[in-house]
Amino acid sequence: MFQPDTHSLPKTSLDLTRLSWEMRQAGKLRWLPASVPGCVHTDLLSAGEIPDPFYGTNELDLQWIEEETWEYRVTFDLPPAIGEEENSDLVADGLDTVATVFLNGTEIARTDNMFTGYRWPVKTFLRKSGNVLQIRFDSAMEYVRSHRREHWPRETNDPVGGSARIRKQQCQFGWDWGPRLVTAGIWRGIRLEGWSKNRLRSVVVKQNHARSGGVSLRLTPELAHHESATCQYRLSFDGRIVAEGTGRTIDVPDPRLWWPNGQGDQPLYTLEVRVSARNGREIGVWKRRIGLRTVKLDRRKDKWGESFRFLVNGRPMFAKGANWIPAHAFVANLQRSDYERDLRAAAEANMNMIRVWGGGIYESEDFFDLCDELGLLVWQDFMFACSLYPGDASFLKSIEAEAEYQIRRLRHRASLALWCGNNEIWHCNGNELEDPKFKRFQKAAVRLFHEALPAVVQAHDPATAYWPSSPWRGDESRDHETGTKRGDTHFWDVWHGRAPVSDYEKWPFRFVSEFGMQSYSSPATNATFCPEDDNNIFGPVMENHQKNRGGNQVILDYVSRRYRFPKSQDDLIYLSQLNQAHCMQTGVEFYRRNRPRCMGALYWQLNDCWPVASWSSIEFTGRWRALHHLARRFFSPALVSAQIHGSEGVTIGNYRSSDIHAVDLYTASDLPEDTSARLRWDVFHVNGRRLSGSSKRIRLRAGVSESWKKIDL
Ligand code: BMA
Repeated sequence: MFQPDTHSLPKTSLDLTRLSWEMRQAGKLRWLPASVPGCVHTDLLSAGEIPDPFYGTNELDLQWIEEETWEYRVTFDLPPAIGEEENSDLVADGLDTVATVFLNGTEIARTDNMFTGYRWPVKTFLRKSGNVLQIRFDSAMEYVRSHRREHWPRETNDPVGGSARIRKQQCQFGWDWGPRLVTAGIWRGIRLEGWSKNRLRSVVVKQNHARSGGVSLRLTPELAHHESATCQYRLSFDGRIVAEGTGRTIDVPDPRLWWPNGQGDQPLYTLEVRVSARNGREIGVWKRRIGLRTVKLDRRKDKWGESFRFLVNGRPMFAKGANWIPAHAFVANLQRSDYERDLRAAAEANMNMIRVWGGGIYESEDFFDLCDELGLLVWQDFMFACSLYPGDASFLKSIEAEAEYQIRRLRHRASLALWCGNNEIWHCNGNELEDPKFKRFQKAAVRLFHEALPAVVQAHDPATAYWPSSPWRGDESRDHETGTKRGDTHFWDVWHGRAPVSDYEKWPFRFVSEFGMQSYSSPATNATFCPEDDNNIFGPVMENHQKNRGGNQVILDYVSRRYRFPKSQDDLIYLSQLNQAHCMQTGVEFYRRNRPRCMGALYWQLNDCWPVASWSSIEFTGRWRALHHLARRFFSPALVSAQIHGSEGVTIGNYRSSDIHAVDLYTASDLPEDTSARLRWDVFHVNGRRLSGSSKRIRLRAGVSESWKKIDL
């Protein structure tokens, strides 16, 4: 069992989250107890001031919260050790979002970006005892209405209109699987730090992997002020020190490589670097867990166009996984166990990659600890999704600071595989944007995703690849044909386009980073929000927990194509889950059969942020939908799948035996080594009678998909 990162605080610091905070609605007299980290909604809920926002249609009655101003405050004494230092900084890891910070009555800062950390020198405002820190959160909706108005020609996929003007978790404004609950509050750590002369910001760890198998680490400390410094390092594994010394280069003895789930183990080393000035004065200590590995996005010319595949330690890996949305509508203060439930389930379903989707948040340390431990590579979007974004100088400056902050925070992670500019913002380059007013947004998108973000990645994490958008093809082409040649693809013909499920088998895409099918949550999960009397999928309560307009019709459509009429709502729910599982199985098995042309299948979506009808394979309560059970099989390291000829364009429930004329049997192996196996097949009549069958010994070649036997029927 690995010890998770301790994220140790500097020696001279005061963790303000450990103190008793209070909150109130501005203008109201009464202060309520508050949680920090936390948010307004959860504080009001604990104080009994509002009902459960997920229950019934309560969400709709709680919209007033987003229009109000909220205040948080705490009182503290200055620890003498901090007072003795030359500098005292107030450090906030996450303020959500339009905050004004007051210390002992003096305004010290204003913020408008939830995704970046802040540090303010506050020594002159501090007293020995009875300091009052107060943070006011103004309405994010009001900010959206009053900022950058002149820039906005049209909203695209933006539920409230203009939510992209603010750097705040976008799906909080409502999404096609999420409620509109616009939070405010101190959502990550906050503390006072004391330091003198200089401060250690971070350490860059560059890994060198030699052909011989040797691994060395190159350390570069980053200091607040330039000065020459020495590094003392200690590298341990499993509680034992494996390398210790002074200098900038560590030769790792007997390096044990970190692998994604299914490819090998996930050994994690603890690296502690003590940085001192020439005269011996300690500047700071940086301690993190790292994994020894290389991850490359390998794009090279091949017979189909250009590859899009991840190489881990030089070995090509078929990416198997799902898209991740925020784990809760209220993300502040989620615990390791909240993440562990779903990430462990992902690993149990043989996934090796999770895509952190760009409409949510940059995930917590706990999330990345678990991905490191479980061997889940992370495709990390920057937080931009489905919208037009401003390009003014102050916005750019804010996102550059945000990107730098997040890259510094996450670049050492074993699991980090890719920085991706955004989710689905390629429309900014599309030809349909003839309107001259759009030119400004096109320019902004080019500056953001093709200039600013890649430059920040290059400067602070050159070892990790950058990809401008998901999907992206290296240019502005959007058609399926191009997706079979290069880049990554979101395939939504099935579901949004209502195309037959067999259309998954039409396009051998290079890498499919989204495709999905909705189902209903189980009756047990629905019971957590739906009173017995309202238990009707077309009733107001259930409909409020179906956020995709027309979603119910689409589910019914696909269920009716495949099954007989369900006799009860519970049966419908059950069939909706079987259908969802069948759809993802069809897609994934096809994509895996097409290895090495196709090298990734990440379905939409792994998890839910509240109890809802959605594309997820794990319900909000943690119950696995049928899809998750099946994912474990269709993502298994050695897969047998059948391509059924004659099923093209035929609704599966309506097969006549004459439609199907042949079956091809395939194996797909993601195993790291060749192995021998027995392939066995049986063909049954729908009435259960066995028609034929046989078996043969085969060699399962590592990382190879192949076809074995054509069975004519
Ligand atoms: C995708 C995502 C999300 C959305 C999902 C389902 O394209 O990027 O924006 O929730 O479709 O519609």
